[in-house]
Amino acid sequence: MFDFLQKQGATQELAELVLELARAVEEISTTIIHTSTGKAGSTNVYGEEQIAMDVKADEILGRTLKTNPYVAAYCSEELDALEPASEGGIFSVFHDPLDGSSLFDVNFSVGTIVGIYQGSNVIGRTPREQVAALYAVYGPRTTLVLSVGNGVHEFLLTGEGWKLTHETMKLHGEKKYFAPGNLRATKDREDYFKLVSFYVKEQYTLRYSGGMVPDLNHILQKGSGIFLYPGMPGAPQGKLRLLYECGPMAYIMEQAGGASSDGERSILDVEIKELTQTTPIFIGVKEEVKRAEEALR
Ligand code: P6P
Repeated sequence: MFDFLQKQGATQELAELVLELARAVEEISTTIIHTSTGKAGSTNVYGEEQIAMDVKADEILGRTLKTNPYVAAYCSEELDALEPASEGGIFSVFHDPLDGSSLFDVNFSVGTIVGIYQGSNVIGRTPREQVAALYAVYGPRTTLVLSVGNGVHEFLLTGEGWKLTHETMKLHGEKKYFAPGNLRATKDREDYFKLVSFYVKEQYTLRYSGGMVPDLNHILQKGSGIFLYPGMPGAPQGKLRLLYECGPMAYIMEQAGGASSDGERSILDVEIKELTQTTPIFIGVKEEVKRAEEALR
């Protein structure tokens, strides 16, 4: 993986950091097998109840980043403030350690999402400034999908380590899939109700698990589809986090020739105003994102 990353143009430091994150993903994937589905008895900064695996995944990634010489600071969906790491570190790292943890007890696929920036402060910047992003899918197989700014590539965790399984993945839009998140919003949003009705009438295939990582991985693997998580009255900025979920996933999807939007602009161009910021998101095949932007403007 290290040589491949350098071939993709990653600096030595970035390649080493991604390798460390891959090792943390491997540890999370092993820990998942041995961890109960029970609650941790705590809540995160969003007031969401944590499960034991949320806390363990956050600890594994925290331990990896805290001691990494290239990491200046990091933060996660489970933390409420930026954690300082190494003096002289050159990257800041933002992650959702266990995305979709509400699905853990029913044994659906869950994931880890990571976005990497140069420098230690991201406030006032945009996700377009990420230098790398990756996500892991903990499913029947553990896979790692990453970009260091030169296309999107997938690795499979095997008994002998990570094996490159897809190089330069691209969206082509040949099949019609839709992943309509926050369907409850159709109650108050006639525009979203009409768009979902369009997908149904046009016989799009529904692929929605409730986990952003497997749902977007489906779009990337099939090369087609649209994932939506719009806002609604009472939550106009939706629920998905810009730094920990939408920014890294938009970086990857746009590197694969797809598009993303908050309804007005690419997710990559949304200004980061605070660490806990959420955003509506439409992401996938360019033409479908444009349709959603027009329908939900
Ligand atoms: P809903 C999981 O909790 C998550 O953060 C994303 O992974 C997923 O896309 C979304 O929330 C699902 O939300 O409202 O359908 O449960």
